[in-house]
Amino acid sequence: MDATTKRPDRKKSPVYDCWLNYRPINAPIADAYATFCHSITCVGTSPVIESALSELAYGIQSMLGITPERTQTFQGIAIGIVEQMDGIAFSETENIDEEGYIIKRHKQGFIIAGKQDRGVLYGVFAFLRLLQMKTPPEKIERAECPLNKLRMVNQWDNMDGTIERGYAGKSIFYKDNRFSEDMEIIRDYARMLASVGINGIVLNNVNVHHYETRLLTDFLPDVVKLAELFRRYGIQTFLSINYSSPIDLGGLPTADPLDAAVQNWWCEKVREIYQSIPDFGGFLVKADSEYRPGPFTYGRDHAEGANMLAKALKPFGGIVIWRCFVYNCMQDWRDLETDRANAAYDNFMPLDGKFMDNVILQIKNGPMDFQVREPVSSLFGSLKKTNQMLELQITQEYTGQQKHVCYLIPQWKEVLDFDTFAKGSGSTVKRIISGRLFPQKHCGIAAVSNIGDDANWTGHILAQANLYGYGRLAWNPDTDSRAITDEWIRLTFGDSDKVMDVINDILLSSWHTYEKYTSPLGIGWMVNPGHHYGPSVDGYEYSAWGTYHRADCHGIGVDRTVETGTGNTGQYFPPNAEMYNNRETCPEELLLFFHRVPYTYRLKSGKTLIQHIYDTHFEGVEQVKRYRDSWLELKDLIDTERFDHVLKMLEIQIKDAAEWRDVVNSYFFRKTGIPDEKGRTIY
Ligand code: GCV
Repeated sequence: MDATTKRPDRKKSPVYDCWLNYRPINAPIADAYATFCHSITCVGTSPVIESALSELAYGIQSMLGITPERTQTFQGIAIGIVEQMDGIAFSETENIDEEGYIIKRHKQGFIIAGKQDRGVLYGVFAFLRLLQMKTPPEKIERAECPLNKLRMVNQWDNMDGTIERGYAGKSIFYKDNRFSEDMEIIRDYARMLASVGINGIVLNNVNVHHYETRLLTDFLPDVVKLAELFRRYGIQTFLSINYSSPIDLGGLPTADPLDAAVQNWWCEKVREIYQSIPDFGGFLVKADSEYRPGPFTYGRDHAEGANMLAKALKPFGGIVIWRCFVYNCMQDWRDLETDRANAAYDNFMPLDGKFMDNVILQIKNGPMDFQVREPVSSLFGSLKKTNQMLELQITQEYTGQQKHVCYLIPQWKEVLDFDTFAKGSGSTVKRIISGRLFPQKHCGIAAVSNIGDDANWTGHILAQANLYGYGRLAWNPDTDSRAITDEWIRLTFGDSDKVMDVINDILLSSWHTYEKYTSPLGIGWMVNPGHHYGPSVDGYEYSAWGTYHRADCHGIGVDRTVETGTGNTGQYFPPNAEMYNNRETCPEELLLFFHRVPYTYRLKSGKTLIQHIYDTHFEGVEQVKRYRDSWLELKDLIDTERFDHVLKMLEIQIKDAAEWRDVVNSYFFRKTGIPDEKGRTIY
């Protein structure tokens, strides 16, 4: 079989191929596999299995230099559907669910099987991953299932080609209010997503403007083509919709969810979509948030708004993913009572149990907005009768915009491992979103993608690790951050010990490093308004966005306690509520999120708060300089293109981190008049 016939010849480059480089491997591992890699037998047919087959052939050719033949009889590798594999006995331990896979050794070679075709594809990607990581054949056997049912990416791509909060070039999907014709790059994106187990994609930004509104009409044939492409990789297609579509597209005078004409309009629209995309996933909706239309306009609540769409989708098995990112973005900064952190809970808790079973609430990890540090949203665990999924942000809006290295897996692990105590200890977010704590018909995880048309996909090569890690965590949230990093480095750069050590050290510490020089102890937001890059301590202080640090000459922080503050701590279950409410027990990394604290307050380290601010901002920059120095040691171990690229990015990071340090430190020095104990330069 000629593996190359199925793939257009985009230049093979380690930058473009990311973790799917499939570098040649040598003896003895290559020899151990080679014997069995001359033939592939395929049991079952489907477009997904064809993709699996073509990927397997390509990977084998690339890593082992063998062009496998497709044979009818099993002589080397057999891939396919478990039930159709006559004569192959699967054991109890190989019990898998619909999306799981089995990799098994056999006297003839290897079996890669799934209950359904998606599992086969995941099995093939796992096999290739293990081969690239030089796993000895005797250690390759496994049976794995994903823990989350929905594992989605949300594109914030606009049809004019821009990407909201995109830091890696333009959209790969759209250009000049048309669909892009470069299907090859989209196909490769689908491959990358499938390789880490992603099974759903929302094709357009949640802020749906004029042209994107027409994805349901004029552009539906283009959506059909993309859905067909993603389907081949086991990825279901969803669209973000404009809640006012019945007005904008249907010419109706209203989009009121209780209006019969509006309901009929949606039913008809949905029917049309399913006629051309029978496995269409459904709609993602940002409603009544940041000036987007929604049911509030008509005096209806979010349940009424979502259920109307859910009714239209239900007969076809479609779902509504309704975002909980709803707050007042026209707040008066003088108003000390209103707290944006309370908004999602206040809006959605009263509706628990009122949503149809094909509605899922999509909840951002924190109550504010993807800050470098914030607590976990109090909605997790509180909603007990509603389907729910977690929303993360891979694109680095507030975490360095893909100019700074900021590996987010450790942050996401903290979110997933957070114990809500909703049903006693062990009520973690990962158990909630995977439907293991409360029964849910639909649940899972979504994240805003970080890719664009940059040659390396993600702007910063090291940001590829965030996309990879997201998929691996979505598959199994119990996976250790370090294990994910190890894998990613080995797949992306090879397995030199030195390369592993240096990149591991950089990645695993990078989130804390970024946090150190940008924003102290959970306060967040001290960035330039609008684009959100670079320091501006008061950038949002007197704005309408509800994002304040309340610093004066005595102290800083927002009092969110029950007794004297906004009551936000009371949204959590005990013992979290008590822990957060008490300044002495509040985790220090969230101290300023929950408490207003004088600059002279002593932290557990014995340092005053002001000294902590100075120290961390100096330390953060020094840490980035150390990253640069250790990166320099990789000069002869990494190809020039990637070596130079990361070096250049680290120089940018050093410069910009120093700016952050100096602005933040000078701000607080000027506010307080308290000098740095160590006498360093503050302006
Ligand atoms: C897509 C933040 C971002 C917006 C984004 C919004 C959201 O406010 O800055 O760009 O809009 O979140 O998640 O809807």
